[in-house]
Amino acid sequence: MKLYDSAAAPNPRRVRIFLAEKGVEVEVVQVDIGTGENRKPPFLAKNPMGGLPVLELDDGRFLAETVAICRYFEETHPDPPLMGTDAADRAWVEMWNRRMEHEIALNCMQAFRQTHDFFKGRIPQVPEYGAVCKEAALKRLAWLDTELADREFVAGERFTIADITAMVGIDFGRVSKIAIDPAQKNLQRWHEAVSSRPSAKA
Ligand SMILES: N[C@@H](CCC(=O)N[C@@H](CS)C(=O)NCC(=O)O)C(=O)O
Repeated sequence: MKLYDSAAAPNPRRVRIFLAEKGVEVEVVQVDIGTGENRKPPFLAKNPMGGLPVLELDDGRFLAETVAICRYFEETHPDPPLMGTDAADRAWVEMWNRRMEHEIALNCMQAFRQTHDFFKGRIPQVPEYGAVCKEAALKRLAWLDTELADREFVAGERFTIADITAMVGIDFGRVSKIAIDPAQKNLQRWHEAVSSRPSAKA
């Protein structure tokens, strides 16, 4: 089994943190997004979408999509559970993870992709759309601050994949000047807590 990773990119970091929380070690292969290695035929044969991370399974298949890779490790290494503990809890965590992904992380990532020179010529950029995404991300941070008023973590009293998605999205938002407002005390408290876990360094 091999994990195709890219050290500075947010989605691969989500998987690295997930694995660190589980205490799972996997062989890692770095793919250079900077030189566009992920957009060239050898890598496209593994993932036609060109995105990272990708997990090469022992049966030779290439599993892409961050949440699908996390799901694989959740099933193979159930402890500690990061994607829920019973039917209702699994659905609950999924709801929160999807919210953190669609409302926060993807807006932070699009704010970068649509405006930054790094993606010039790599993707069709619409800077105005990037600005809309940045605005949306900031609004969602204000909303998350209110949500975190009465619980420790995004999906409840236990650290889950939803915390990983939110933290990685917010951290990546910094390059687009998307940041937690000092007045957002609940969000700050949560961010300090999740950032101080050893897995955050993964
Ligand atoms: N939906 C995919 C997105 C993968 C993705 O876009 N990864 C980024 C890194 S965070 C990437 O490979 N970017 C470089 C590129 O698109 O060329 C997932 O959840 O894993």
